[in-house]
Amino acid sequence: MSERNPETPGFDDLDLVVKEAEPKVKRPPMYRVMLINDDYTPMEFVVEVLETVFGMERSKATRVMLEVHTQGKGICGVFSYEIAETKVAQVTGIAQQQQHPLLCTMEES
Ligand code: TYC
Repeated sequence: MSERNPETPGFDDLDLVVKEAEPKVKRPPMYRVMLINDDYTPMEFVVEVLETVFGMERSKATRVMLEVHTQGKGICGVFSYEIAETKVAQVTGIAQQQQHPLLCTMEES
């Protein structure tokens, strides 16, 4: 039995087999950044936000905007907490500046 071999990790002199602890590490949670539909924000503005803040091509930005428009909400991307927070703040800032009610939120994915 390999547990009887004193060279084996986990063997100790008290003749006990000690299981090594599992490493207590977890991947940090990731966050979905979501756009919420409303009746007032112009479609063109939403497309521009998706291009500038999320680096989308116009074709993808248009697809995501239309998904939000028809489904009520849609995913802009999945990011670490800090990046997601920054994106939400950027979208909220630009929308407020232009006085559009566009809502951007984040949720754990
Ligand atoms: N529903 C808006 C309109 O018809 C467009 C829109 C799309 C608004 C996505 C917000 O997150 C949004 N002008």
